[in-house]
Amino acid sequence: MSSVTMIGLGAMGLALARRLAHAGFEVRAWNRTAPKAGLQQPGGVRFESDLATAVLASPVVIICVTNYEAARAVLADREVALALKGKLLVQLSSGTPQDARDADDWARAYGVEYVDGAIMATPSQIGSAQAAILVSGLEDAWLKARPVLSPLAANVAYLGGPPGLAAAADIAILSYLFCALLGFYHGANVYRAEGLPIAAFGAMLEQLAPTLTQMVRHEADTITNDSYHEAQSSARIVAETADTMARHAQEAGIDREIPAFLANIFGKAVTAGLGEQQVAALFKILRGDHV
Ligand code: FVH
Repeated sequence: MSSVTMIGLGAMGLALARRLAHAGFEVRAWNRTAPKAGLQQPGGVRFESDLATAVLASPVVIICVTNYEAARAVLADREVALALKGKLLVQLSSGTPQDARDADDWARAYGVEYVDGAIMATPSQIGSAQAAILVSGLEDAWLKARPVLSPLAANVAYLGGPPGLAAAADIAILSYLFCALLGFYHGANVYRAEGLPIAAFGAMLEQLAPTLTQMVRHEADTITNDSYHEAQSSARIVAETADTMARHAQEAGIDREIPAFLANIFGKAVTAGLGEQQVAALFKILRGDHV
């Protein structure tokens, strides 16, 4: 499998295409619109203006566009669908597990092998030791996809047969990341308000990463083992700390939205009578048990 076709040359699609070309693949690429200014020299990637021609050129076709709606718009062309017959389609656009299941159904109907993937990396991380790609779908298809995905990320993890697994993990991980980023932006304002360098905050978080992720792991174990009553960090003490953070924001003249949100949501555990349980009791609140 030395030839790959890339559909979608946005920031991520272009990074994927360039990396595959660098790894020795013959890369054909198609994008809905002409390559953006400054991207006319895509580093060994050959543009095709006709999508069906691009698809016919390779046994493996990767699609990475804005979302599944965009992917469906691309694949709705019957000539393209027929060109994909007998080939492997690797979906790397972001979507929901249901999007992935629908795409898998579509692929079966057209005789296309299919794997669904989720990229855990920014475009500049593609091909690096920090990049990860999660994959789900039939094992035979995964085994064909693996040699193409391996140059793109040091960690390419196969999650199993149900096509929605990668999308489910993607949404769960992004929910963690996006909340962490909001916390970071608030924390960066705390640093700024006290005249501290924000770069030092980033460096400290990097240094503390093993400690912080061990805490997250402990939360997962608490939920899995239903051991909420063994509270090391109770929901009450976390809610009180969030109140302190909200008071600090007011004192420092920082927007209060993030700490006020935290105080409100952790406070719900206290109101529900779970204050003396491990803070992981918030999982039960978010599950909707106590509404
Ligand atoms: N960039 C990132 O950091 C994240 C990292 C994690 C994974 N995501 C997902 O990757 C998908 C593509 O993201 P992207 O960063 O490449 O996005 P854009 O630079 O905005 O490019 C979008 C491409 O999609 C094409 N497109 C959009 N709508 C359609 C359509 N209806 N028909 C055909 N193509 C369409 C667009 O084409 P054009 O506007 O240039 O003509 C771009 O090629 C995404 O799912 C992320 O969540 C990236």
